[in-house]
Amino acid sequence: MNGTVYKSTGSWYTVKAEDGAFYECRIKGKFRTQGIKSTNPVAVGDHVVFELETIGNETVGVISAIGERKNYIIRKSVKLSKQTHIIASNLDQVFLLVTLNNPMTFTSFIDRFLVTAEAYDIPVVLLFNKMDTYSEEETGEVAFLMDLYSKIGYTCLQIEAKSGKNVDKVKEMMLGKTSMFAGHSGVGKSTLVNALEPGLHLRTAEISEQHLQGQHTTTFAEMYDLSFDARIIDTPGIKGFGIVDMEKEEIGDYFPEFFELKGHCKFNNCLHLDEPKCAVKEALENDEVAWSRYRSYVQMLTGEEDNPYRER
Ligand SMILES: Nc1nc2c(ncn2[C@@H]2O[C@H](COP(=O)(O)OP(=O)(O)OP(=O)(O)O)[C@@H](O)[C@H]2O)c(=O)[nH]1
Ligand SMILES: [Mg+2]
Ligand SMILES: [Zn+2]
Repeated sequence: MNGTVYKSTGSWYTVKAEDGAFYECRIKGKFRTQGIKSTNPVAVGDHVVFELETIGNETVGVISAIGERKNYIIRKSVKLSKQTHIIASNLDQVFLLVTLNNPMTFTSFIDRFLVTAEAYDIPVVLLFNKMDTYSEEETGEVAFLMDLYSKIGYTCLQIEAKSGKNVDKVKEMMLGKTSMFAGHSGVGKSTLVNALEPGLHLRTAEISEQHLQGQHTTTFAEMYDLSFDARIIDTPGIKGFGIVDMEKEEIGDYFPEFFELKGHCKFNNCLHLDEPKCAVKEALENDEVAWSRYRSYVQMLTGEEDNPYRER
């Protein structure tokens, strides 16, 4: 039978078959893993082939093959830094939820996420959530970031998942597509799913008062079929976002505004660091490229301690 993985807990996979029924499946034997060294060979969104096996009076599915992934979002495993974890695959788009407070989202995190998505051409929409909680200064900061990222080509929207403000606009963008919600723990991903589909009653939790961070309430990625012809994957909060298996020369190409300027750099293999007549550096000096974006780029290229860039 053919199906799509809706949930993965590590050893069990919930698969929706083509006939619409859900089956609990395990993996057995060898199948192509497409050369990715990941902690999870099968991810939410994967198209799989499985057979039913009856042991006693219990029927379970056994996954024997995975279909080729159109794309995927990958991050480094928290504990095993050399291994990677596929968060979800076969996505039409990703909504990255950003909050300026409780928790705080830094631009370096946003930029790393965008690079990962750009590598697979997955469109990203930035959702600035919890607009009801911000001071005047923070609201100004949101406006600044929206201007910055929309100029580069990313759709940006201010929302309030809790009250439901602008959630209808998110819904419109989701029609007919498989989307994923991403962001730090506590930014409101599950709250937003609940606002879109109140019947789901996903678990949400207050930010920890002590650490002003989310509490990792959602522990596994899970896909839901929504009543308005859309599928959403709710994911656990991600802390850091190490980029995986990327050549140094490649990273700049995933900053769309750098990529556009690249042809004007003196050297066609310009890394936009100390090379003479670099169009990106010139644009930076003229405030046509944002310093925060350039800083993120240099961090990714040189590999900051907490998020090491991995040499192949
Ligand atoms: N004031 C306000 N609170 C919000 C908003 N959206 C979400 N919250 C609150 O933020 C807290 C965290 O929300 P969750 O939906 O659990 O966050 P999450 O992103 O799913 O977190 P993890 O599952 O841990 O990754 C909850 O207390 C929500 O009620 C909003 O727009 N305004
Ligand atoms: Mg959640
Ligand atoms: Zn350059």
